[in-house]
Amino acid sequence: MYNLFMPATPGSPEPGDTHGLWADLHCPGSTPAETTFTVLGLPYDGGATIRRGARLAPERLRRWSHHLTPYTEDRTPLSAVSICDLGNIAIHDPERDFPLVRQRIATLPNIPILLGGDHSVTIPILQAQRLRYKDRRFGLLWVDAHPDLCDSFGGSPLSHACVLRRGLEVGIRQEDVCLVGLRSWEAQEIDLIENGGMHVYPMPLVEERGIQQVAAEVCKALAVCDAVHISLDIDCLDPAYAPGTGIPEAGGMSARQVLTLLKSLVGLPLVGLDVVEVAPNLDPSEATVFAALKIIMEFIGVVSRGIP
Ligand SMILES: [Mn+2]
Repeated sequence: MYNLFMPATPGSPEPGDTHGLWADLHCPGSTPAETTFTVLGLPYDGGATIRRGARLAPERLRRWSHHLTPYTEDRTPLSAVSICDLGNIAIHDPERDFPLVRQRIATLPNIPILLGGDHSVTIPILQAQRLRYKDRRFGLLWVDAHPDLCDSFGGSPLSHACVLRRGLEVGIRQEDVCLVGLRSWEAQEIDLIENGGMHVYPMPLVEERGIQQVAAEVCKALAVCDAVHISLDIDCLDPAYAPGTGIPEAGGMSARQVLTLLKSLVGLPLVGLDVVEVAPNLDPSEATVFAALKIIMEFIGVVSRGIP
């Protein structure tokens, strides 16, 4: 058995850092059983076809998490929650390593926050979450420019364009999936999108109805679920907000729209978040990394507000 975990990246502060790892929410030496969230990095981008770099995201996200404060933007203190950052799981060969990722996440006792990686890392994440809630009704909020419903892409069923299709195969019901922000389609995805029974909110519809209305509809659709996972591809954002991603797709969501959507989810049984496709090498300003961090912290805030 080779060592699954890379040496713990979770870091010691550097000169100039204003806070500890994850805005001081990470408790050094803690275990997942003692904390609200487990952070795991999945630094793999072999599921992307071009413009790689998402493997670099976990390190950059952690680095700049030292400059966040433990409050939401609405000044909710995050002192009631805590994080155990377990470091990264090294992925070299998805066929061999994805099952190990699935195993690791499936046994977590708290709420995982997964740092991609390209979107293919969400394949074992969805499998694991499905296992954790196998006897319950499992819902999925998919925020992405793309539905990732291809059966196979570039010759691979484990491509970042096949993620949701693989999720449906492990028993996620189409009526329990909400997709928000879509604006690009492959031919093999159209039938499922139009006739599959998923709740589909392409970007033009988001503009037409307004994000608050869409968020209300998403909440209503997912309220029947016992557990809700969020998979957020940073390319849901317009490239103006997040240029550092493999396939920037113009006409996307604003950072404000994404935050409004997330903050509307208070009360839903949120059980996990993955943030994928952040490619720090493609955005020298690192605004994309900071956008991802803002999303992660507001997710933490939403969960925190749901804790009595
Ligand atoms: Mn995607």
